Amino acid sequence: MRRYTNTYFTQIIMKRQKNKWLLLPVLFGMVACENHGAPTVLSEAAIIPRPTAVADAAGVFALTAKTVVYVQESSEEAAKTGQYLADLLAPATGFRLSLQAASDAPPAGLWFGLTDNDEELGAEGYRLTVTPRRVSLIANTGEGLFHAVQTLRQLLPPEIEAAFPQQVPWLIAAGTIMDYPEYGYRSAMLDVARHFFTVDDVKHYIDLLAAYKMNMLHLHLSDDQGWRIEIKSWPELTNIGGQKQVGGGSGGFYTQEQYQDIVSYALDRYITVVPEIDMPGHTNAALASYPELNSDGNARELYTGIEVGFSSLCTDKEVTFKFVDDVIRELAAITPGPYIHIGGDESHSTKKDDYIGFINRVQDIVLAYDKIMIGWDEIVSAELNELSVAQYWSSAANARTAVNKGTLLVISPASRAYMDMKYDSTTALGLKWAGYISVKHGYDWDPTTIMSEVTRDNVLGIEAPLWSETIETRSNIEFMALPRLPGYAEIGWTGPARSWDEYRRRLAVHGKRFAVGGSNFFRAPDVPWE
Ligand code: TNX
Repeated sequence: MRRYTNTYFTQIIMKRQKNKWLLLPVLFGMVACENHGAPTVLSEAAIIPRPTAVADAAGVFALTAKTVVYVQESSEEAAKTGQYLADLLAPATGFRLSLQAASDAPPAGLWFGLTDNDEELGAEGYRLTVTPRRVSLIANTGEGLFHAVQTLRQLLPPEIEAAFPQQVPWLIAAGTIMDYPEYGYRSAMLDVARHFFTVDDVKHYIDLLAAYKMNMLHLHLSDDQGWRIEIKSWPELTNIGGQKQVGGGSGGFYTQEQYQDIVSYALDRYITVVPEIDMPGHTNAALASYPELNSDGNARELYTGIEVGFSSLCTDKEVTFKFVDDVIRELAAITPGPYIHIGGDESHSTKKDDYIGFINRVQDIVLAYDKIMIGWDEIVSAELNELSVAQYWSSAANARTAVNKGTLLVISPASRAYMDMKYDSTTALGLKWAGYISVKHGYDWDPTTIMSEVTRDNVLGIEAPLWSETIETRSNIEFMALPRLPGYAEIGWTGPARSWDEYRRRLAVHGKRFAVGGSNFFRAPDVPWE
């Protein structure tokens, strides 16, 4: 795994010294040619997550209706990411940029080139080189090109986020960016069980993740209040268990076709869906759908409150494992990604020994369908195989056990990374059981410093979950995720060498992007919005 080498400050100082004279003409140029909020000095661009290395050069590239997008011939990934960029730029610029295959970098225009031997970049990194005549995006993979596109997007003025043509010059500052992530697992979760969200809402959330180079989407597909994914061999799960949501309103579910539509939309953005079926607790919706899953053989009532810890699958009936096998089998068949999340949290109504036996068997089932099991940190009490991953959310003791057992961790401390926590006492939405999470508090920590026992080698990556007990609409999702999600993306991508004081100024610039893009967001008092 790639490590962060330069610290931010040495980079900046080196950059300042190296480019002191080079920069002068550019600075004068900046006064003369106002670029509507997008800086004409590359290293001053507010890129989130902050790139590994940025170097300035003189001049700007101007994107026009005549700019051609050249894509490396016979590379599907270059064509796909080139088209994605052209589509992304179309609404705000009004340009319909044409794509052309080429065998090598053209003298002028945009260039999407693939190499396979740039070791520094790894699987997700890229090089972006801007000169007054050409912008070239180079990577080993489609992922890398896709991330380069997201950086390029942030180099353009905020008006690029608009849905209708804007009359602004589309200038990009010259220079070079070399960039790759610290962690290969950079995730956000959406709870579609407490409140149901439509396929379009989920796609909108995926676009938000993609813009900040996150690469995993964890979908919390079942809980006490609702079962949200069609399982053909157990149809009542959605017929009955999908009917309601928190508050008593009608819920909903995804057919397998709709789920696959979400998965492929995510995959087109190089995002892997990690589906979660929470068990043995958090299962009231399943227990209401099938009486035989209950220890007493009686179906439960549907539940629309927000308590936790009262439900459990019956761990000593064979039918329970037939059920789990069917669910995992069907889910694995429509999930191309390597992970299945089995929940395992807050099983307060399951005896400890029963819980351990249950997780052990579920792990075998997940493995039998060629998937890797992820579970909330409680699962470390089971006998985990070397592939299984624990998601640290609250128990430091569980995180320590994971480290001792050699189990990799996804880091999601509730007190730092839960996007459903209120920002402060005035936030109308959200919960506060893990404390208030201001934008600064959400940003100013690192997976490698939360406890001394957890070191870089124990960490697979980071996730920011958004539970939806109080979240009902797309606008609610945006309000809780913006502006905290970009910070979690930066923690995962940029690594520990970052500072809040510098970040908050970059984040401030993104407020304009959110506003132009029509996203709801919290104008946090700790960010100097423009
Ligand atoms: C704890 S985090 C839960 C969820 C709730 C969340 C609300 C976790 C593994 N369990 O069931 O939705 O708190 O913040």
